[in-house]
This record gives sequence, C-alpha cells and structure tokens, in this order.
Amino acid sequence: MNTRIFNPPFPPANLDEDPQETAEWREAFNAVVLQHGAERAGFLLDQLVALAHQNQLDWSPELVTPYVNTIAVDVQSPFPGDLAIEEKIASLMRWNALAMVARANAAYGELGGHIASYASAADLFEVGFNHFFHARNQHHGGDLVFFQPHSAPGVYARAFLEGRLNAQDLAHYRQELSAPKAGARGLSSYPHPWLMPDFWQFPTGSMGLGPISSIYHARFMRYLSHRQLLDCSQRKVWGVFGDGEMDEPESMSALTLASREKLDNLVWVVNCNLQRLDGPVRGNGRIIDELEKLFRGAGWNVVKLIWGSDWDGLFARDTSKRWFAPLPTRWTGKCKPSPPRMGVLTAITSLAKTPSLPNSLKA
Ligand SMILES: Cc1ncc(C[n+]2csc(CCOP(=O)(O)OP(=O)(O)O)c2C)c(N)n1
Repeated sequence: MNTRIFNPPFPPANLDEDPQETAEWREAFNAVVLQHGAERAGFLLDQLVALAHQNQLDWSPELVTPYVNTIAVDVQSPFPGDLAIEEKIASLMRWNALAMVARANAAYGELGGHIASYASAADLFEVGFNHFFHARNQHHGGDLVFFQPHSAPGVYARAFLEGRLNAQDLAHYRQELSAPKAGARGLSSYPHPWLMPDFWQFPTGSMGLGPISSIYHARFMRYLSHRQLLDCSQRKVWGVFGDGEMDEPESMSALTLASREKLDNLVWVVNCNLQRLDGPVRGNGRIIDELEKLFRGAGWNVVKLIWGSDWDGLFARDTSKRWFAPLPTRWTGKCKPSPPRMGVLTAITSLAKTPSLPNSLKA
C-alpha cells in the first residue's frame, strides 16, 4: 500500500472562495489515504466523479499527472543488472553509431543517416535489450520489437559489439548495392526485413506504420492464443517510437482498439526528445503531458519517466516540494531541449538564481 502523502500548495486565495472548506476536504482525503490506503481513496474519488457526472456538473478530472516520474524512487525495484557496465556499453554503441554515420558521409556526402535519434534512445533500447526483449528459443516464441526508425544506426552498433556484423558491414551503411562486391552486407537506412531478412522483424521507416502495426500484431497474437492455434501467452510486442511520430494519424488511430481488447501484451515506449529530426517542431516543451492525456483518454496505462536518477538526491533534499514541484509551470516552448536534458537545466539554472532558494538546494 502506498501511503505517501504529498500536499501540493494550496491554490491562490483569489481562486478559492472558501480556503477553510478546501483545507477540511484535503485533510479528510489525506486521512483516508493514510488509514485505508490508495484503493479506498480511489473508490471514493470514483464515487464523487460519478456523482458529478450524474448531476451534469460539466466537469471531468484532469488526465495529466504531475510532472514527475510515475514510479517514485522509494517504490522502485532495485536495478536488476550492472548499471555501470551497461552505461559503458551504451556509450560505446553511441560512439560506434556516430562513427558509422559520420564515416559513411565523409565518403559519400549524400548518404545521410541520423545520429541524434539513437543518441537519445540508446538507454531505452539497452534496458529493453538487456532486461525485457525476449529472444526466440526452444521454449519461447520470442517477442516482437518495433524500433524507432531513425535509430537503426544504434542497433547496427549493438550488432557489431555482439559480433553479428563486422567492420566491413558497418563501412557499408546505406550502401546495399555496392556492399556484396566488397564481401560485406549493406545496412539499410531504416529497419527493413525485406532488405535484411535475418536482422529486422518489421519495417518502421515510414512513420506511423510501426505503431499501428504493433497494435494489430498484439491483437493477432491474442487471437492465436484464444483459439489455441499458437501459444503466444508469454510473448510481448514492444514498440519504441518518437514523439514526432505520434503526430502521424496511423500512430493514433488504433489506440482505443488496444485498450478495448485489453492488449496488455503490448508496450510502447515513446521517446520524447522533442527533436522531431527534420520535421516541424511544435513550440511545446510539454509534449509528455500532451501525450499522457491522449493515451490515458484512450484507456492506456501511462508510466512517465521524466527525471533520471541523477536528480534523485536534489529532489530528496527539497522536502517541502516547494521548489521543484512547480518547475514544469516555468516551462515554455523556448526550452526546446537539445540534447534532451537542456530544457530541465535551463529551468534549474534560472531557479538556482532565485535569491530565496535554500542553501541545501544550491549545491
Ligand atoms: C510518414 C513519414 N513522413 C515523414 C518522414 C520523414 N521524417 C523522418 S524522421 C522525421 C521526424 C521524426 O521525429 P521523431 O519521431 O520525434 O523522432 P526523432 O526526432 O527522435 O528522431 C520525419 C518527419 C517519415 N520517415 N515518414
């Protein structure tokens, strides 16, 4: 039972016509959480929402949760691997991916290729590869994984470290036609099973096709299991997609199908790096909130991961929750982060200049 209580600041006086009454309601609610737990508190809230709806109060609860990680530090499971080694390996992959794309372009300037997508997704991929994605073996049919298309260089970099690709292969990134003459295999720009049948499961280069396809695959796996045609009960479908990719109509159009069919064999990881590569960037530093609303509204469970563990110490020292809790409200589209954490750094830097910031938070 999660009985932590965080009291957000009271609303400003001009927005609250009866602060005394507000305080009493809050106190009563906190008491329920502490004494009877989150489930009971949720039940009561459901009752109130039903009352409001039945009386046509023209009000709905906010779908956005606070701008913090959904799983709080103190309820996180211990990391099941060796973080230091995994970080080091991810750094090697980032470097190799960068070197591969840069070398290909030094030789043929028109080749193109992306480096920043994988740079931001590397840790997400690595956690997937090391701890979640299940390979096919005698006892398991294997998971299905849809990779963020422009991150392909990182998957090649990983395959190189695993010995599945060699240096000659990496030297033929985006050069599938000339590669065989050099005794190498060419590496396609984006995941593509037709060009690399033993490497990629799904083509995802056309943004939006990966997301919708992952939903229908998850549903079909359920269908196979339910009709006892194939046991897919242990198999999952994973998708790592870009925040820009969520703008594609195909990405969104089957979201409610997934929740209606209760596809808990499907997990999407949306890499909100606010980059959108060569696409138009909206002035929206709050894309995570925007997507949270959309997904929750469509009936999905949403787990937000916003702050890396490097921030844990700083947040823990902010016991009043006064300094960092309002941080997101300082956000503007101007904080377009590139690299991803710059927006946060900008906000924290401006906070650090606040004269009343306690010394304990200045270090
Ligand atoms: C259907 C489609 N339209 C346009 C493109 C061209 N395109 C390639 S990457 C990109 C932006 C990707 O943004 P995002 O999903 O946020 O990924 P990231 O910035 O992390 O690479 C666009 C528009 C594409 N690949 N597919």
